[in-house]
Amino acid sequence: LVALKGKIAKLAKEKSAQKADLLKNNADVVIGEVSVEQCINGGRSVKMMVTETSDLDANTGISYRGKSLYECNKELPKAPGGEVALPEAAFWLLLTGEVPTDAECRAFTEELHRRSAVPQSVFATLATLPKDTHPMTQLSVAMLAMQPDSKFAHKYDQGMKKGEYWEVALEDALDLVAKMPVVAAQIYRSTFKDGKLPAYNAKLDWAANYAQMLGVNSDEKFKEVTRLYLMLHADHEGGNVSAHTAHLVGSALSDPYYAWAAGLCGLAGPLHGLANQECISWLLEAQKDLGGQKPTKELLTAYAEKMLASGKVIPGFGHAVLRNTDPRYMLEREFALKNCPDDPLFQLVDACYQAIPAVLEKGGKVKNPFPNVDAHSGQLMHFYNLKEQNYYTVVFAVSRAMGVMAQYVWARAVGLPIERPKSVPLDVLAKLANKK
Ligand code: NMX
Ligand code: MLT
Repeated sequence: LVALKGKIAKLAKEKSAQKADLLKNNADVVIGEVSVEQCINGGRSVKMMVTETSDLDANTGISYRGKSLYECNKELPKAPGGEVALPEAAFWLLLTGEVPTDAECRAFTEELHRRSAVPQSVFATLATLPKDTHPMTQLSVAMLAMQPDSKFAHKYDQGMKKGEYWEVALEDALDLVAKMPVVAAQIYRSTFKDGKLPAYNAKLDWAANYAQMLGVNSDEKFKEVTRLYLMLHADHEGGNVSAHTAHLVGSALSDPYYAWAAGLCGLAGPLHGLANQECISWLLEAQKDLGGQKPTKELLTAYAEKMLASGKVIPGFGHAVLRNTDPRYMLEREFALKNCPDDPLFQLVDACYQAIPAVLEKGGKVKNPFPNVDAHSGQLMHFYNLKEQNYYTVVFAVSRAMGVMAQYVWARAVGLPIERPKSVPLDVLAKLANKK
């Protein structure tokens, strides 16, 4: 922990100086204009916030501190015998800007294990909810139930100095990420199984322990796919709905638990994180409709055309920023080609990959016809026997907690102020437009 704090403190000093310099010498430089279309259509491409941890390129996808996901997967520490990068190593990279050594990563995993105990009151709160409450609702409630333990809120009440914010935020960030797998696995066990949570295994890495607590598969490959999944979904810069929501809430100095509870509510939307649930439902429905026929490009082209004609969105395709196939999708595809090429659901995913981009392109209105990560992840979970679709977004959330928490720490470390952009009524926009 001392090493981690030291690294963040050092980088925060450099970044704070950079921020001060930009504000002193370049404050008036215009970096873009906002069109009427951007104002109405969700601010696409408008650069209006700072996120230190990661950056999304329309063609090459996300990079964590300048490293593409392929580089991360290659360079970050692995589990013994594992081939994919450990998600907690990605968390360290997001927090510090450095690739951890194996020893640093092991110590970091142990640090997370030490912080993993979840107060009984959180489980008691969850137990009061109707059993059919959506797992994402449960997860968000659990975050709020943990909020009374926020060290940030507590210290703030006592009168904390601005310069101390990030360090105390880091405490909450590590606690929250450490507890996520336990809370998430308990939600799974209570909602879909007998409610009993397999014993916590601190000998395993963070993701493998989560995988074993789900209790659906003891295959080492399930642990490996969980590591990959959690590494890939960890961060997607600051503009996506859940990160942006958490950033906005955090900018009011609401503590990390409040911020992530709010972010989770955004992740639960079908155009965002819920798309992986929608996607697997869509794939299973398509499989049924194909009635045992082998999925081919031709069959899927006809199927997708029909769906598009009926005005429906094809889940897992398109993106607000990406204009190419999502590298997260490609890494999952490579895993599937290696580990489950004969899975009928993978063959369907593969046929979609061959067919759907052309269909969307022909439709003419979609800006990005290529698949995003959600078009694949469900198949991998399903293959390893995690079949309850309503749960899929929770796995996304366990992963994304790392990026959003790293963003929270960094927003405090560089002293970003409360976020408050200007909104305008349509009449005002019309007047502004007519003046031009
Ligand atoms: N199927 C059908 N129509 C689509 C799709 C799709 N997959 N993607 C976009 N469109 C439509 C969109 O609804 C819009 O129609 P209209 O003009 O009638 O309102 C039009 O194409 C233009 O939209 P875009 O500018 O291409 O996309 P936008 O930036 O507004 O939205 C998504 C991005 C991701 C919300 C959108 O592509 C979508 O709904 N995709 C399916 C859901 C999905 O996969 N979401 C997951 C995102 C990733 N994640 O993990 O969070
Ligand atoms: C994400 O991972 O957050 C999604 O791809 C959505 C986005 O970036 O807008």
